[in-house]
Amino acid sequence: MSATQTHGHAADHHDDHGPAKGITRWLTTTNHKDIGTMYLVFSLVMFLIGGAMALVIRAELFVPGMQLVDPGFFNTMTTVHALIMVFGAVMPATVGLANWMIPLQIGAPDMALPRMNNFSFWLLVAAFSLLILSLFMPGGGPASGWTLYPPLVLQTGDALPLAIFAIHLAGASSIMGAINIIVTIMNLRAPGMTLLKMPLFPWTWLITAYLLIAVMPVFAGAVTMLLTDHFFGTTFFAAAGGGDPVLYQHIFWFFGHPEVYIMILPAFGIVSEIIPTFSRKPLFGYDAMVYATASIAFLSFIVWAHHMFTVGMPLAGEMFFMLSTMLIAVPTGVKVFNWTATMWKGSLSFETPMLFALAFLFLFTIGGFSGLMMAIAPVDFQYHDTYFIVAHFHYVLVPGAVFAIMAAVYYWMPKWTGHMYDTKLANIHFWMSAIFVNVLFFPQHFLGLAGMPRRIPDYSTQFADWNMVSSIGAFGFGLSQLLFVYIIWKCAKGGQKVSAEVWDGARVHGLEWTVPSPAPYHTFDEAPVVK
Ligand code: CU1
Repeated sequence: MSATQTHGHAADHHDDHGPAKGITRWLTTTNHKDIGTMYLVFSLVMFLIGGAMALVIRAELFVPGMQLVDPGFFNTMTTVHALIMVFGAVMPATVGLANWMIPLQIGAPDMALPRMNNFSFWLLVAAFSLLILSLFMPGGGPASGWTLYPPLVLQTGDALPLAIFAIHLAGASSIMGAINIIVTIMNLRAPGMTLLKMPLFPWTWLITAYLLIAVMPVFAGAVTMLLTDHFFGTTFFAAAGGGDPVLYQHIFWFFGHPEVYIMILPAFGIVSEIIPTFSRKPLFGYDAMVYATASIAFLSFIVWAHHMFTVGMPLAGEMFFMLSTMLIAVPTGVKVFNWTATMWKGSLSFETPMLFALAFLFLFTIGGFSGLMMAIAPVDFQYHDTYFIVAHFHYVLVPGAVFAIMAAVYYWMPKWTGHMYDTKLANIHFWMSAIFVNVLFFPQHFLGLAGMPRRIPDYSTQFADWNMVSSIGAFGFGLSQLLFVYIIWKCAKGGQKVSAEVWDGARVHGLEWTVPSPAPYHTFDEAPVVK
């Protein structure tokens, strides 16, 4: 028992100030590495649950006709698949990476607000437990699409208030996570680590954190208005009472478009660190990358109505949103150019993280180009609500955001565990994912252009062939991810030891460096007392 003991009950469960064990450790941890690990594991579990829902969708769509689920449940699957993947899988994965890597990369001992960090994580677990429970409410789960447009969403039964409460909790969790990242980067950088010396991953996350704080409350406001329209007789979105359902769409997409960048900017940061390492060259145009990221973030606030070209906006509005959207191609083009220029005349090698980063570069760009096509307002009248849109945003999010997250896991997992993973299996995981993701999503462009609407459980027979191909791709992609789980599990358990540096290329560009943080303490009560 140490002399610094200030509370009597601690002796009941501990003889010393050693770390808490078992479940108590994980419930009470304030250590950024523990919390980072929990976020990543949570995100992987959500990725598998959301993926299983996607497979229900693709199984129903394997052939025309209704054979597996009833239409209401199908709609619930499309809705909850999206909510889980966006808020439960992609966002928490990048928050987990931020927790692990930002303190190490800027030379901070931990996140600035460690207890709030713990609270953010466990709030997220509560949020998604509620969202998944909402599937079992009378009348079924939310079935309006993840955008929750009124008046359709108001047909949802008891699941609606539960899902909205889950969204509020997840939003609060995200905002706290964002505040923590901003405060950490602003206050805890090591001496000499000026902002423009930070690696790109902390940089992109800093900008993402501001986006989060700006738009999560807007989404919270939108769903709160749904709630009062439903339960308290307001008519924000009801024409009968003088409201307007299109108002909801404006508010939702003022949040929803920046949300896309909340998912993709950290991915840009990851790729901006991996490509230099495996090119053995410094990142080309570091400052331009930072300014391009900030420009994209700014533009993301003034383009939202490109999701609503068909609602009947004034022509000037259509023109403004068309042109501002196309403007985003400029800073994004700067990034693609800089990644390519980084590789130019580099000494390239193709370890698994680099393979995922390169697939990101090619396939995200396909999603970017289809986005540019949809930005053209008159043409979007054809694409709107078709599978072309589904193909577009899945290219941005799966071989885009998800591949970047996988690249990050393969890049940093040796640092986290001290072990190298099974590189042979990891390469098999890469090639299976890269092939099947295209089999899954590329044909959806054809389906959309041929006129197949999104969010329907059945379709006419001329769409049969490409739907079957897409579903085969989906099952191939889904099964490949079990290999990912196995590789991670095996690496966490043991394997060939690696040095702290891991990748020799990281030394060359000087922007992917880490410092060891001090030995962690794990619980609220066991923090060492500083005299
Ligand atoms: Cu958008």
